[in-house]
Amino acid sequence: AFLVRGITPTQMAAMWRGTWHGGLEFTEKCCAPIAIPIATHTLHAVGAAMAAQRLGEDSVTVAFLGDGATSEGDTHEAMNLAAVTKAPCVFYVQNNQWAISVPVHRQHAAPSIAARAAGYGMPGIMVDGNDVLACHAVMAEAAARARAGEGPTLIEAITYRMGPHTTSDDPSRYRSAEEVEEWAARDAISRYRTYLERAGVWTERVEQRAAARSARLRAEARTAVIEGPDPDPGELFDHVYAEITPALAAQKRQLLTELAKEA
Ligand SMILES: Cc1ncc(C[n+]2csc(CCOP(=O)(O)OP(=O)(O)O)c2C)c(N)n1
Repeated sequence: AFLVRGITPTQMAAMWRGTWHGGLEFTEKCCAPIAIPIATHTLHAVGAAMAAQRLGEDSVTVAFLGDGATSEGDTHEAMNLAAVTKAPCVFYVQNNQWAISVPVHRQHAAPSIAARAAGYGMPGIMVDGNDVLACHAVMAEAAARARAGEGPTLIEAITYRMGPHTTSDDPSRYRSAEEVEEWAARDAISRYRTYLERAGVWTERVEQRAAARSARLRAEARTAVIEGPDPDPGELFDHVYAEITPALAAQKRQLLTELAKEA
């Protein structure tokens, strides 16, 4: 979603240098920064959707979350509030089977994540998350519902986390190679590529151009992360409220004084 909105891979990579906004021009591009505390953004999404509703804007807010995030209290509050207010919001749950080392069957006892939508009074749709066109179709339908004033939709996209959670994770400690192989055969990218090849859209020439562009973007992002300036630690306090409170201003002064002593 970020790429489609014109956020560059370099901006996204800035997140890993600790910039508070992940380098995003989120107001201009209508993208919120990545929320590190799992599921807090679901409530922000409902707030944004309710604001759009009150302003009479024709926009839809989409919250992307994981299967693990559905167990957080924030997600419950967000889904309930969105359904009650008929907020123009879509909850897109990327069920990739694992929340770090916790399998999805340990996350909930409901028949599915999508089934939980009924309890909130909104439609729940399960989709093959490795089928690009199916995902597009259900998202378009959910967005149309939201725009028509019919409220939120919960989409559960069934997919798989092919790699480790992070570079410090070793998935071989908790899942089998057979499971990974099985999912590799259903890989979303190769399936869509096959579709595009058969449609005559994905040709050798397109492949070469895409590979060259991808290599360039990745190199740019790496350089930007490695050579980018250190973020200002004082910024940590600046955007908690529209105007910094006296207590936060005092904490900011204290932190900067301590850091200056260490320098
Ligand atoms: C509130 C909170 N608890 C714990 C963490 C640590 N943590 C980071 S990612 C993650 C698992 C998330 O799993 P899921 O929601 O399924 O998303 P995925 O990473 O698989 O896309 C956890 C527990 C966190 N960031 N925030």
